[in-house]
Amino acid sequence: MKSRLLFLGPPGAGKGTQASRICQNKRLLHLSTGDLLREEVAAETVLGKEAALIMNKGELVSDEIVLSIVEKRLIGDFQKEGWLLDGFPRNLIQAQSLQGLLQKLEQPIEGVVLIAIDDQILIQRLLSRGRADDNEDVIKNRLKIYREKTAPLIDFYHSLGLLQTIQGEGSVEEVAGRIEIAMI
Ligand code: B4P
Repeated sequence: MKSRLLFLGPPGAGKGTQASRICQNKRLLHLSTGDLLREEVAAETVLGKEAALIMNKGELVSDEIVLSIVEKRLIGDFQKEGWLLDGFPRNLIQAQSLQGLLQKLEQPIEGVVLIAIDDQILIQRLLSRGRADDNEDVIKNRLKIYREKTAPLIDFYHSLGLLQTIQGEGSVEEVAGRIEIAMI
């Protein structure tokens, strides 16, 4: 069973939903950059105030901010049995920085799961979630940014022989079953 994993997919694909579930069951460390950024926003830190302005427009927070948050966590917590990165990396610069960091830590990624899903389902899911960054214009911008900045990571991880694609449609349990198979 793979225990150093990364989830890739458009906003609303269910990365966070599935990652929380798996990490609880398999006792993996769950590292969600979205959750970490929302914690900074809630605590009203300098970084959180800067991040909120960007997140509420559906843009990507700067690599500098995201990498500083992630590095702190990776170095501190990665001595555990396994981990799952959810929502990170979001562009090629982040992906290359992550490769360098994991090489230093001697903890290479074992598998990348791409959760593929139709845009119409994503939009419906996000509209019913109702977070501050979930109105229709912002969602459309997040999808555009995903295609421009994050989708190139599909080829990046495919060329490393790590990518597996699963379908994100269906119930949470159905999707979880597909991910379990991809993790073997
Ligand atoms: P994230 O927090 O990563 O969130 P997401 O992409 O919107 O959602 P996710 O795919 O996790 O979907 P979820 O399970 O919640 O990013 C938010 C923002 O943070 C970004 O736009 C960006 O600004 C910033 N950010 C984060 N990481 C960054 C980085 N590395 N670099 C720069 N900026 C970064 O599911 C969505 C909804 O669907 C939920 O309501 C859920 O209950 C529902 N759902 C899930 N699975 C379902 C199913 N099978 N059936 C029905 N409903 C389902």
